Amino acid sequence: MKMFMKSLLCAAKGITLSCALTILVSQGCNRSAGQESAPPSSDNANANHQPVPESNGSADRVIPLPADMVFIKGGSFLMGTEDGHSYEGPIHEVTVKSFWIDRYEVTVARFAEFVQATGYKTEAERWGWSGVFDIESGEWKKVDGADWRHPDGPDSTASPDEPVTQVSWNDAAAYARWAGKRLPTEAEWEYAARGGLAGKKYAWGDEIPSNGKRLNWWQGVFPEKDTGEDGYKGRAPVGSYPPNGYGIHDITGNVWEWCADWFDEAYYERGERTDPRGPEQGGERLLRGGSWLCSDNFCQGYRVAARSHTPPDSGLNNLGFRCVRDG
Ligand SMILES: [Ca+2]
Repeated sequence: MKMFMKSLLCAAKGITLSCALTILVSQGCNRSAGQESAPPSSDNANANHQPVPESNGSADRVIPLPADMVFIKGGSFLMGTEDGHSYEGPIHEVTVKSFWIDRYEVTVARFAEFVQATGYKTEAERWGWSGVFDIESGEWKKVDGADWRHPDGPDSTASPDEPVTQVSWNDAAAYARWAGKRLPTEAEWEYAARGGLAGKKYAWGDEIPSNGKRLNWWQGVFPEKDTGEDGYKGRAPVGSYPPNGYGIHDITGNVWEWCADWFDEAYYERGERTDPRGPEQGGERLLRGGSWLCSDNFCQGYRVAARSHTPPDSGLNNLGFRCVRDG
């Protein structure tokens, strides 16, 4: 049965078509790590993806280079925390290979390109309902007609530049395959989120600025009142807040992000230390990064070591994703 979990009270996709068509040509897709760019849209995405012949002179192949992605050079880091939930530790050294990660969470506009190209129906659309957090009652509700186009219910309309939500793990994985990408492993996600900083609580350091304008989160006492001091009550357009040290926007806050791994609360104690890919099997998938529903008094899911989890067919209006590809 499709489920969404109360534990996700605070818990909880661009690509360009030309780059998604993997094995064809191109060079204009490349951007160097740390380079700033405008949030992705269908228009600027296409402008960044002019096919260019492969450098070895082969005229019939195209090399897809990532656009709106950040190159993360592989390395080792201390993953986890001993200052959070028991399943967020122990701190352990992990090594990951180089990879590319989306600079922004996948937007409604990009997901629409996928749907237009493939006719894909999300799980929420097939089920006819999805999970919506009701601000008035402070509770999660099963809402008929909630889906990625109508994330807060049938009368709502998703903005093209906001992160797509109401997408299940299966939906996200389907998008990633279409885009020639994949979902990040939990280890890749945390390595990227830390932005080159060692042992810090947040993606930028150890303190949240007094005005809160470092990420999109819930300010005030959850679930009574969100003051919106950070500029947004609810989802924010991608790229509304400063990037971390690797040039990645909204890696924490805004919406939770699906990771590839199954969740196992004891995995850190026995898992692989080189390019860990999570348990072989499980009932729930990992979520990272926290969302606009995360507050200081409740889940603090925007800590870089914070972990959450939910069944892979869950859809929520604070749960989205971003993609990676091998470096
Ligand atoms: Ca907010």
